[in-house]
Amino acid sequence: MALDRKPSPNDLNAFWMPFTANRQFKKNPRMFVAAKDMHYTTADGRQVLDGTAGLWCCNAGHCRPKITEAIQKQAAELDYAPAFQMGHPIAFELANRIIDIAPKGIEHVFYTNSGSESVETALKMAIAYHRARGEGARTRLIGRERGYHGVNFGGISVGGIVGNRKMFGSLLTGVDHLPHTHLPQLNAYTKGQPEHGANLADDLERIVALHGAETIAAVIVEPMAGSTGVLMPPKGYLEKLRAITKKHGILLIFDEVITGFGRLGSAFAAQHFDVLPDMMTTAKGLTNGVIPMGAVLTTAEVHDAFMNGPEHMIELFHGYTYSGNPIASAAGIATLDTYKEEGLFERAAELETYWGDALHSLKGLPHVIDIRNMGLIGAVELEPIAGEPTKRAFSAFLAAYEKGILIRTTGDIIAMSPPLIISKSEIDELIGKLGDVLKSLA
Ligand code: PXG
Repeated sequence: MALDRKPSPNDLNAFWMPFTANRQFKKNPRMFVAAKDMHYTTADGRQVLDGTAGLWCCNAGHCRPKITEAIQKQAAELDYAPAFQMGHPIAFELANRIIDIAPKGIEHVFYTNSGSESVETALKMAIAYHRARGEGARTRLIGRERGYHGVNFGGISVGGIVGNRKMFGSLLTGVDHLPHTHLPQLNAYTKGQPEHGANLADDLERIVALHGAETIAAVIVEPMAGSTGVLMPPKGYLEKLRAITKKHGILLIFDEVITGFGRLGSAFAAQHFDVLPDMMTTAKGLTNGVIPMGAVLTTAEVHDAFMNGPEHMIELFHGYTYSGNPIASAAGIATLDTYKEEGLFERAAELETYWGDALHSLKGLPHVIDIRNMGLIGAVELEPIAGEPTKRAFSAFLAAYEKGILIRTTGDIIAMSPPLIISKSEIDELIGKLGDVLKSLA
């Protein structure tokens, strides 16, 4: 057999890994080779309990049979169909299934391949929506400090995580930011929504006064900010944002890439907080993380604004080669079936108290300065080592992996978001081992 490539299975050099300390990793790699339900198997044969649902995406756990089978079947039946000017039934079926569980008032689905693409799509739609209605001066986009909206240029421009922005030049123009809602002096050790901070939404009035409402297209926020380290919306905050955006004709976009598909105990955060945005961006849990797919969900009002002009004309000059890909669509339907058949969103709601109590039992351990939880999400914030931010939490991550649990860290915050199939005894194991890790830290 002619080999045109040198076999080099142990050479880790070629793969430039995303959001990874490449040099550290390649000196001491952490490799998963298999996964089932709540556990990964490492290359050296150990079991690791998944405390993060992969990257907030495997909400039904790993290698679930229905999803695996749907992908296998679809790959053998219709592997690809052109996404532009052609269709295939399964993408339509999935869209209807998403709308079935979406908040009342959300009626349309535009497919993407990731959360980042959902964000770009929603931002472009917002600007184009106003233009289609004759308000073409509404081009400004408002994000929030500490927001994470993926890694493309629109997303990092409205996003508010400095490390993701500062290396990449001038970004989009015409962007402004609301203040973040992290108020540790007032809200430390809160279970669920914090009491203080709704007034921070009033800052939108200042931004409107500064720029003029007639120049602002949309406000985008994560209803619960995940990547920055789990910041819950203060009580009344999202309601205020909705009222102010509505008053000024500004679209409100909820970035539900993390909160979508059951993480808070409802299908979407919009339902959990009972606030209806004009658009929602999703990805991750849509296909249980198994196949890349995202979707922007919109109201009829947003969609219908485009449905003008001659019928043979394309209404929105936007889309991706893989929008509504058949295999991803099949994975999406099987995922939604699994969520429904196993009652996983309700399960997340039922486990919230147990999960929260377990997490808050870590209060008082070394270096812990805050704990917060909601649905099946939790964060433990650590006091940074003086002069060496992120190091303490990263040490915790490495020690946790050695102990057999997978956690995520961002800055000096430990974030957890287990698959919604987690059992009470697995919660005890996860939190117990994390406690041991915290006790062992320098
Ligand atoms: N919006 C939000 C709110 C997200 O959390 C994205 C957009 C981008 O999605 P894609 O599919 O392009 O990665 C995200 C992604 C973490 C972590 O540990 C969070 C994300 C991705 C990877 C890790 O906090 N969020």
